[in-house]
Amino acid sequence: MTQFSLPSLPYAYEALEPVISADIMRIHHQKHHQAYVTNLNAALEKAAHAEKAGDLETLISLQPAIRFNGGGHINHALFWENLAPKDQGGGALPSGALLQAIEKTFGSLDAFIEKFNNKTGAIQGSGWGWLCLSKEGQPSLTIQTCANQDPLFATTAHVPLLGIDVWEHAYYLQYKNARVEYLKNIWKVINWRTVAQRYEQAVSAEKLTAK
Ligand code: MN3
Repeated sequence: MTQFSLPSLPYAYEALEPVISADIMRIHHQKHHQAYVTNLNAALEKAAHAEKAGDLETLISLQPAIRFNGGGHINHALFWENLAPKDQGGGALPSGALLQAIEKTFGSLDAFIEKFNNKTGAIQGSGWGWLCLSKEGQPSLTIQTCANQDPLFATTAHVPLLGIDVWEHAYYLQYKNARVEYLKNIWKVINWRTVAQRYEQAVSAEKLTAK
């Protein structure tokens, strides 16, 4: 049976300071993300037993836990990789095909960020904001929000390119209730190189499917 494990961060816990404190990063990674992984593995183990026993009721009752914790694992794994400290390229502006697509879709990078922050800041309760590639018709960029830990693919036909976690655990220790401030600052540690790689992969995958 597959066991999922906590990926290590590609930078130190304090590396994103002062934008995101070491305290937040440590707890977010070691406690929150670890809990999603632990609970996902526990649910999958129960599901494997239930499947063997032909126990459909138990299998069905485990689906919400698999979706929530599995989504949490997928989302956080993407999130850590689309952040970076300044000396690893964090905050360095996008260029090339990705920038062109952003400008074509949103007018400018600044206009995109404003729209993203408005939509993501308005999420009621816990959730995520995503820049993604829509797989409907011609591949195009869109901003989507998801509640709780719903992974993007489970609700919409989109490929995630850049995700920002707006659960309170992602900012509250440092920013208190000021989600808007957190969203304003986080762009200083966005790893646009990762976003561009995801964009290029998603576009070429779409082109292959279209043939
Ligand atoms: Mn989180």
